[in-house]
Amino acid sequence: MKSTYNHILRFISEEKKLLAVLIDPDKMKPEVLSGFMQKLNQSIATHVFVGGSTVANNATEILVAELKKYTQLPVVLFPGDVSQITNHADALLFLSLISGDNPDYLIGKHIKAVSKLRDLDLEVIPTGYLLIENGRQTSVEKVTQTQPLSRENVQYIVDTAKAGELLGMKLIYLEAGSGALQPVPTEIISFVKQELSVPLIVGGGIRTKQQLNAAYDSGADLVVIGTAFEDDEAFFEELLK
Ligand code: 1GP
Repeated sequence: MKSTYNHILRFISEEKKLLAVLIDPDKMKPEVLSGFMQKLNQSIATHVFVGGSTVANNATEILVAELKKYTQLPVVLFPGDVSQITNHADALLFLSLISGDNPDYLIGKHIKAVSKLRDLDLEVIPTGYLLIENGRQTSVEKVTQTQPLSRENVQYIVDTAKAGELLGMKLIYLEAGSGALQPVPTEIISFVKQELSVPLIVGGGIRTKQQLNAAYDSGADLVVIGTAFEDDEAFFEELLK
């Protein structure tokens, strides 16, 4: 059933905050998956996102099929490439990197994805993806060959996010990049949120409960965390305290 987006809207209308745990198929070792998923299921997570900037062929499909055995939570693709699209997931974030000027990541890869998507029964959620400067170069920057938006130019970030919404994107994602030195500043989250009617996703560099709550308090509807769980699974329990 194609209900992941409606489910997100319903949660938000009930003033609940959402948390996606990001799993990178290249980093997740099969032998730790079961224990990891057990902790995830007992945590405050509401979604599982799967994706990475560079992932070996088929690794995503194999992982997502496995994940579905362990969890009832929606599994959403957050792909770095067309090869990461699989029917085993519940939905796909159809990401357009609107902060950059690389046509491949604005529309090119999307065109290539269509021949695959046509044959799949996957919920496709158009998502405006904005890379925000975090203090060091991230893999999104390297892979996409785009520059992140300056943290100083808040109005430009707000206008870019709003342009995404006006183009019909159903989600806006502010990304500091995986393992970012600094998460997206709360001031930016709050200004962007004030302009948007669609849900706001924030991710990259969030490693503490305080940072998570700061993102929520400033207007993030859904926060994505990957590295902090990869580095230490005790973070699942930490968030329950
Ligand atoms: C990366 O926003 C996600 O695309 C999550 O980042 O790995 O730093 O939590 P972290």
